[in-house]
Amino acid sequence: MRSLRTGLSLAALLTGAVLLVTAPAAHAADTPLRDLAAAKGKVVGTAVTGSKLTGSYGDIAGAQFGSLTPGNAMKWGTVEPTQGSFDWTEADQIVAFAQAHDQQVRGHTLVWHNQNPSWLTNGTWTSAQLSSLLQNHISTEVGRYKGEIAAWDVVNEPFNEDGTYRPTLWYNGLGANYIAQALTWAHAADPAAKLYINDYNVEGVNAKSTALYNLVKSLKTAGVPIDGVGLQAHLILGQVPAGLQQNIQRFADLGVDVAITELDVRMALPADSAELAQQKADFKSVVAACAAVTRCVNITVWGFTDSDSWVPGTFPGYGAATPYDENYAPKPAYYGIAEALGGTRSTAGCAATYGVTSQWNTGFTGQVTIACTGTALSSWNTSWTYGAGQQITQAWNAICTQSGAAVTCTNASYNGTVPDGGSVTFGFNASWSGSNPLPAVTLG
Ligand code: 9MR
Repeated sequence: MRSLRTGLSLAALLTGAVLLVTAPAAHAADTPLRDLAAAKGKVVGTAVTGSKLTGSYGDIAGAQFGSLTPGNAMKWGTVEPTQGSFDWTEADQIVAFAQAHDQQVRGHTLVWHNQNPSWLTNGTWTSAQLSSLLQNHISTEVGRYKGEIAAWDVVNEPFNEDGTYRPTLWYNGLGANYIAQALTWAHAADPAAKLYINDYNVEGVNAKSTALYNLVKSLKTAGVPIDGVGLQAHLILGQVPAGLQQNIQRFADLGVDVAITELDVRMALPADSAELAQQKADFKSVVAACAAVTRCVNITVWGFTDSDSWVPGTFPGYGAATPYDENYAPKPAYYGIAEALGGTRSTAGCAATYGVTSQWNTGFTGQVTIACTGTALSSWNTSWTYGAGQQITQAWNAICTQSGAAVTCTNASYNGTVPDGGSVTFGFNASWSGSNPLPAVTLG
């Protein structure tokens, strides 16, 4: 069955600021997020891109998360680009990966105003035709994955900011009842799947979330199969709504589950350490709000790595919105999620941290620090791969060799020992042109 290290900023270059990257190896010993969540009766998930589920991306997706949401693979425009001609390739791939890693799948999304095929959006349809098209779409897709999807975002983003219905293809053609119908059809196709309505800017108590609340209440009263509400949570740094937990609770009190379905926290680039610390606090408070409400069942991040995030493409100049950097190193936000789920950072281990201490038009000076806590080293070996043709010209306090893009640096005769609680630093000069992305360092 069925993918920030951008070059140094001008500001950093002018100020000589140090940018640091901690090696992913530093987090190997920490309890995976999915296990921390499970211990609290929650599921922590991520949106994924099917084609990237190999290598480090696949390793992290499989090890850290208990559910996967296809970022785009299950949208109508992806699965039926030409009427009657289906492409389930990426959706199947994600479902198979999830099954192989004992993960849930959150199906996303059946009824939306975006990412629909052009044959659908450009067509002229009577209400009856539109209704039939929608029913067929839902029956076909939900039916195909019957028994394999834990929850479906059946209806996505039905509301305007003021709480009125968004004038979409569906609303304009079928009236507000399209929502109840879609839920009913989805339930018929897979009675076991939990059915959600999902929207953004509904995290706090406001006009939009109150409209959603009122809708869910009326659907429940009418006996329509509605199991949950998805709060997307595409947030801006430092702007977690104050009423988040209260809002989650009011939905839960209606007798439905709640999920944080698309969590990310964007900021202006380049990110500095204070912003990354704020981001950690933001992730932590969102996860804590969910953890505090029994019926808040799932917290899904919308891409786990900054290399696989929608933010830079949609908000130019913004990014760094996810818990891992572009080199798959966990950011402070990762530890914010972990801490909110009761995790404590592993204290024993050694980590290598790469930094650029100064940079000029053709060259730069870098350093790597190897630090240990709770353990010690008697020799060390670090390696990394340059992504933009950088070339080391000189090193000190280490023996460095470079072959192509691959760099290996081992201890000098006098500094192989890294004591518990201590560190060793070596330096180098290198050339660069075009860009100088920071590599991920492996400590061997
Ligand atoms: O992450 C998705 C991105 O790759 C697409 O280009 C974009 C198109 O609108 O959709 C993104 O996902 C959206 C999700 O399906 C619904 N909520 C908002 C998400 C971010 O745009």
